[in-house]
Amino acid sequence: MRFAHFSDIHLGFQKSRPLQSVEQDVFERALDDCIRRSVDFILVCGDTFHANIPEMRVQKLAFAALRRVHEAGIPVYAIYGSHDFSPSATSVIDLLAETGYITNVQRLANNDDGTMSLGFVTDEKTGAKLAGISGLGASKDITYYEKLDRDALEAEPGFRIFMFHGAISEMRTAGDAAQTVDAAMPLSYLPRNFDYYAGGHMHQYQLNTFENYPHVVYPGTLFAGFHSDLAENAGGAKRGYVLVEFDSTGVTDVRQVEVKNCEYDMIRINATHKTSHAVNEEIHEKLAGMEPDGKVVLLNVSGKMSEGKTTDIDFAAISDGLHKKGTVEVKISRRQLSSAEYEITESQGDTAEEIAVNTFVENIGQVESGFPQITGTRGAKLAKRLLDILSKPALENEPLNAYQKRIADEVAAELGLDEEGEGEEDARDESARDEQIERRPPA
Ligand SMILES: [Mn+2]
Repeated sequence: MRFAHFSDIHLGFQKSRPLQSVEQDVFERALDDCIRRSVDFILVCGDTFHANIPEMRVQKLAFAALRRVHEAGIPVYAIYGSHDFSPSATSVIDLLAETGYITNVQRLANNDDGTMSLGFVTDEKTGAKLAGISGLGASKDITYYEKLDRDALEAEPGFRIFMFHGAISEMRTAGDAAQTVDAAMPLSYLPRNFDYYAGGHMHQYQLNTFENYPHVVYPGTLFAGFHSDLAENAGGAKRGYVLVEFDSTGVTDVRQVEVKNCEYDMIRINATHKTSHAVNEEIHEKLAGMEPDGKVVLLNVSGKMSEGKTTDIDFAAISDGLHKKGTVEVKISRRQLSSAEYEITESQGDTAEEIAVNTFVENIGQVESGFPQITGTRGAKLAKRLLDILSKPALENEPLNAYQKRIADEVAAELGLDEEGEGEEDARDESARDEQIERRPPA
């Protein structure tokens, strides 16, 4: 007998078309692989979806793939993760449970004495007994574990699997801690001596055995659910699901089944003590030696430059050049990039609006330009008005291209680019716009 163990699929995480199609392809191939191997059942330990109500495209592909699994006679047992659980609204997991494509395993009940008991779901074909607790986000599920009546769970005979979504202190790595701020719980919160502990939440594959806790396993994400997952993929992390063989004596084999996603190229540039011109050259040199066709390219530029502005590096042109060479997707990370010559100081304020205004006012002095509209107080005012426009959300049901055009038109109008002839300041009433531009000291 065998089962497949998945977690952290994060369907709907990807925002660009090419990576959305990789995300879909990986998910479908993984499930088809389970069908081909005739697994007896599939476990999904949370974060199946990136949100509790993903967009319809994502719901449709998930329903279609899970229907194929259902029609192959393979039950899917799931719990919620911190991403696809919502305390107030229905989750798409509930819809999948309604159709019978998946079974929500959590059977939690309050006892009169303040403890909580957890029931089992028995897989008909194999007799395996499943108990599980969903991840509720912000580690609220830990309070369930604190009240859990573990004795009753441990007394249950048979082949038992415990499903959970959360970090275990004993298995936490430094990288995990950086990714999630959630608290970890000690292993002792889980009932002892189950045959298999099916975990979710940690995005790296991990397999451990502890005293009284054999086979504590995290399959890791199937593709990516954090941006850092893509960087780890580029660094060689194997992604996939876990295949478990078992018989009446217990688990006989556990192994990771790799599901390939895509090819990567990673470029790291250390800009420290270099001019923006030199950094630009270095990036272009590295790109020239690459064959990025069909790959996801991750470009990481960090460090404090000695000269020039961060905006001297034309990341848009770099990205365009890579796309022209057939790159699937370019992910640029430049948050750690700064310049000694031009450094934005983050200002204080009580509200986001105050912080924005103060940041513009305090930094605008660094902008040198022949256009008075973009320097000094006028420049700070303009920056604030542009920020206000760019912060406007899309209207309900407004298509993306209509939204982008509407915002672009407003920006062009603000910059005076929509008018015929001269873009110079028109007869606008400046005084009407003097709102909130003086630096306000934080209260
Ligand atoms: Mn996750």
